[in-house]
Amino acid sequence: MNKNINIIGIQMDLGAVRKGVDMGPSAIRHAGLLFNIKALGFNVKDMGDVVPAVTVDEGNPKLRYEKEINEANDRLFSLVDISYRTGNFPIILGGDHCIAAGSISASLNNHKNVGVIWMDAHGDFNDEKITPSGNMHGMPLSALCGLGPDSMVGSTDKRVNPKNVVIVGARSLDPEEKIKLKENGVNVFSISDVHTMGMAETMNQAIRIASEGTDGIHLSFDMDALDPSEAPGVGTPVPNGLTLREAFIACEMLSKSEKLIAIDLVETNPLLDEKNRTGILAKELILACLGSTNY
Ligand SMILES: [Mn+2]
Repeated sequence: MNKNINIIGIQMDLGAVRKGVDMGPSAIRHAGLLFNIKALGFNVKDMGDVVPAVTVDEGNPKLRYEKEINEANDRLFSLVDISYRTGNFPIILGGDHCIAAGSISASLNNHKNVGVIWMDAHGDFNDEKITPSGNMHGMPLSALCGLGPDSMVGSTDKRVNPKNVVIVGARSLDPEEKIKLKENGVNVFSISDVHTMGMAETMNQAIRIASEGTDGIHLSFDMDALDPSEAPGVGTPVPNGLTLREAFIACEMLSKSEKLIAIDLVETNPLLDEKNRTGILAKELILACLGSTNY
């Protein structure tokens, strides 16, 4: 794979009610991310963080903090875009999951077609019409597929084909969101599917689906895909999640596929964590995606 890596942080927590995921990039860096990536034989350059504006005026209750989120995502888009244009492989540290609207927009801008593997307890497929909360971290995947909110993906005209999107580990989907996912042909491997088929078979199918007719896979990894007993420091914990081994199998298989073009690692919340356990785990999962193995 590309031996030149860029790290880009975004201290975003406006997409969710619970605060603290803005400190995620720092927690993952303090786990030794740059040092460990370098030790794997990569050149690594840290491009620093995007810092969103701070406000207490949430604006539209169906799209809370829309203006500030989109403005920060525009800046993230520019950094990820520069990373691609200078021949690097971007790794984006969140931040809540709404940052994927900015990062994946930049992937779309630099590739003809992009497949997406979305590791998550949630679908993030709501929009301004069906959202139960108005929290924008529940909407980026819908926006990227061209299904709203459009303002969230204003940096590019290109969209992801839902047929090349795979959600893995889902177990907390809203009723209308489920219908919308089915209607639009998004591939969802719920936690039940993972446990029935096994993670290896799940990822075989996920990588095939996300690669079909695309130039590569943008992995968007939400730490809440994991079980809270393994990853307690996350924005929105949901019981019955992926085991450590399942998460590592997914990342190791993505590395071996050589299809990855970018990685988002999101929703690490140091306020809820235990001695940076989740930050360290996030770092280890990134390393596994880059080819780190036990043997
Ligand atoms: Mn998410």
